[in-house]
Amino acid sequence: MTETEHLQPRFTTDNLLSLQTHILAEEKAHPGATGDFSWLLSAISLAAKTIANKVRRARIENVLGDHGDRNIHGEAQQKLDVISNEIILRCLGDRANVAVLASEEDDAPVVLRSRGAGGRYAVLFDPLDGSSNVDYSVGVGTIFSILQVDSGPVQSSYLQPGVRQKAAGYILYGSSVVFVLTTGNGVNMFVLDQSIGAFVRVASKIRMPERSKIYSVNEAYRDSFPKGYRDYLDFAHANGYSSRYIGSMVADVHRTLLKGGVFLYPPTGTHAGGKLRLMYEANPMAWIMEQAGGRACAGRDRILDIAPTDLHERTSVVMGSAGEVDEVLRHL
Ligand code: P6P
Repeated sequence: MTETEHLQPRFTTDNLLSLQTHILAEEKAHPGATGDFSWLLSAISLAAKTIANKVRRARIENVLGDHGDRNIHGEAQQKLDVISNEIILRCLGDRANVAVLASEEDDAPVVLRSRGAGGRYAVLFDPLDGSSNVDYSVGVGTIFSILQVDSGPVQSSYLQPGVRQKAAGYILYGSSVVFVLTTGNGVNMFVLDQSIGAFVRVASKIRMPERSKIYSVNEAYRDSFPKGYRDYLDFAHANGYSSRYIGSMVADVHRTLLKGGVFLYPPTGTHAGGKLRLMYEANPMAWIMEQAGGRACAGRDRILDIAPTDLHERTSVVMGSAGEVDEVLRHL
């Protein structure tokens, strides 16, 4: 060691970087950014920490099970669906740049303010996807999509194809609380460090494996899948694929993001157009898949190109490693 080397500051290769500092760094990278967007993402981070606490304590606080009402989809609302929805509305409601909040749990979007009053963004979200799994401590998640609402009547301004998203992400409340985010510059992953109450970055610019012999689908509906999907399953069975299905989209997609493979929800007898919602489930997840080098399709169409006509419309999905999605499409 030279006589001055001991004076050099020792920077680790993996600097400690929180979600907040990441958001501010991204803001600095966008010349002319007003900070509006950072303000919005920090509200989602606050909501995520609050929901994570509620999910972890659900059985202790006896907030499991049915809320007693049904949502617009006719699904029995879980108590935690309603609680999570209210947490997000309370965290985002005071953000001056939010024009529209559109939730899976609400029939119609909440219009908070017009563009004239400063409303610039629409935030669409599924507050607690897979919520019925909480009763068994299986991973559940919040999915969000952010669009800019610059033209048209604000009530329908959020009906834009997924390719127009400004940010998309999810928070997985699993064995750890994971926040995955893209703003169009790759996919970054943060884990909640409970000891300091902050999301710390653990991976940046995540790239999915091109191929991985894992398929994720609810095979109970196999007989009602269109023939091409059944042909694909025969191919997978004959070629040594593993089947992994949690039944919680956020958990299944997160595994696919990190390990590769393909997640499918084909058209079924019950849901001829697919079960998953386009605007606040398929679109945000599709953008994350593509930003990580993967693909996301509805049949043969690219999900992000679908022109939506209704906030709650559904779609089929085939998403994951590019090579694995192509393998499915080869059979359709
Ligand atoms: P099925 C949860 O209810 C959900 O919306 C997604 O999280 C999940 O991928 C899917 O439905 C599971 O549906 O029909 O397999 O139970």
